[in-house]
Amino acid sequence: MSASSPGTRSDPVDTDAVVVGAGFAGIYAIYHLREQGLSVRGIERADDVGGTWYYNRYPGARCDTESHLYQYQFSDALRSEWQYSERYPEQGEILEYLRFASEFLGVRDEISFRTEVESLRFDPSSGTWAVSTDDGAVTTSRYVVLALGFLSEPYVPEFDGMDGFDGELYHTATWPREEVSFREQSVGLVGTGSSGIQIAPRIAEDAERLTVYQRTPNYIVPANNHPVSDAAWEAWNDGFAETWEQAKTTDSGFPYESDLPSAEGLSDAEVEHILEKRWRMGGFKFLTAFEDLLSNRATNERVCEFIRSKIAQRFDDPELIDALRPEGYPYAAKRPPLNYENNRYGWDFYETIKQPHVELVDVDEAPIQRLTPEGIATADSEYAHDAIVLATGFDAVTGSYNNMEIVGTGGTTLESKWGSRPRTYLGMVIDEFPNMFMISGPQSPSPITNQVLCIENQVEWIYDLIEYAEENGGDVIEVERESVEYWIEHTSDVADRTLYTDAESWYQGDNVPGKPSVFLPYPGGYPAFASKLEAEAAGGYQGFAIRDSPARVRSE
Ligand code: N01
Repeated sequence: MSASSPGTRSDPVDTDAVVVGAGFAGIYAIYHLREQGLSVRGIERADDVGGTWYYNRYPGARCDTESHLYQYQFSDALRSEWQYSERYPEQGEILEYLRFASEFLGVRDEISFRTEVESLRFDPSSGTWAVSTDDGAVTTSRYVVLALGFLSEPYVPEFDGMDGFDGELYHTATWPREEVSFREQSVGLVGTGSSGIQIAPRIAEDAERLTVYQRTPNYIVPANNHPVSDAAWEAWNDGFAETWEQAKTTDSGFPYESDLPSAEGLSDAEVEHILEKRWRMGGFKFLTAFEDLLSNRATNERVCEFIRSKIAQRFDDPELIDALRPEGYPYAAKRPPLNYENNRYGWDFYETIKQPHVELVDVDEAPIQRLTPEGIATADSEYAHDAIVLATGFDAVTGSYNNMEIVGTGGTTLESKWGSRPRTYLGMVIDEFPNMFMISGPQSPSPITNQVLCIENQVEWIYDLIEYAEENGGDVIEVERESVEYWIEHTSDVADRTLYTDAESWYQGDNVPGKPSVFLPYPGGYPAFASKLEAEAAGGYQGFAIRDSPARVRSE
């Protein structure tokens, strides 16, 4: 199936497939497509692999997936060569893992680093893509796989006076490579999502003053991080196959069983008993205590009350308790951050807030209005800072697709196609954009399920579809418009039956002013998604039109 196969087409392409992005998804896509016999070229704007873990190198950055589940599962050989050191892997270790994996799998030579894709244009007459990059090159490819990541495009609020601030301005998602010192500085930290909560203790241990600007209090649950011993890692590796099979049976894609279907009808003591146990386990094991957490308000509210009581127990000051009390939206309807003891003093986020040199400023009532040369001006006060750290998140899921011009059949641009909402089938393909595939795209389960599990499944499914098309006489694979309409409606129907839509979050694009508010991930859970993929394949890809390009017809 290589580009040089004789007799298949009149206009050979430079490569069978271009894969854009070299994070978890891109590395595996390059490897798998190549192992199946395609010629592949990877393109990555950074000078190394890593994707979001390359850029999010702020102090304290750590993944909230348990480390044994944050590695590829497809290769026993690769897995047996690697060991993470803690329950939740730190950014530097994840980057090391991805570097190691890319070397072990021998994919680095296929990747053009420091190269950015400027445009992708589909040529209907040849059935190929022209991939233009910022080095002036144009690569022709039969297939394009976009492995852009769903948390890759930083969201930077457009505060007035942004350019006039005299101090240093940082964003957690574009952290400098060189070490940043906050010694003897007054630092303003904007945002208390996962990134803000992780970096706050690290800034506080260094800085003279830290002001944390919080707009929405979060339901924060302990991570319960700890080192992983060799024996524990080995025991886990021994049971890996079963663990992974179990993960495939749960909505979250993690191998965590719920205690009970619901908290409804249970006594307070029963609920408390279960949640106390889960609280000690920490992380997403707390989230999975009751099966109906994200579909039943009554269950969710009891969990919310439990978390609020835990926050209240951490503080003596009623004003702080009130300021940190999350209310008005369901727990886990926006991505729930975890609390890590994230510096040498053992401070987690709440311990950090208690420190005498740390101040919490509520910017819900009195929003940040502008940056001044000296610092930050809210609606009712001004604060002087030497440095400001924006932990303001991402233009998530769809944002990274706007960095390049993507033009499909008939000159349709992806930006115009997705004007009011993303349109995909299975989160992977788009009508009018043949031979183009997304991994972890909008309307795929990736943002709310086990990442690696979803990535491997999607990559393998994409290759199987390509293979089917080639074997069944077609070099142009285009999803039917009806399939896309069905998937949009299905995704939105399922989302409406959950509590996700009751919160303003990046899951719905609500964090970016002007972005349409549409639930972006597929919310039906991993097993439902996987069975949709299986059914589509087993049915001979009925949702697609597979045809020959004029070039291919001419050559036969
Ligand atoms: O971003 P966020 P993040 N004025 O969007 C605030 C993953 N991740 O980078 O909530 C004042 O969650 C905003 O306030 P509000 C994880 O999936 C994982 O922290 O919109 N505040 C919020 O507090 C996560 O969900 C890990 O009211 C403003 C914060 O900025 C995702 O990345 C670690 C503001 C943004 O929070 C994103 O997390 C890190 C304004 N104008 C990240 N604009 C782990 O695995 C925004 N905010 C542990």
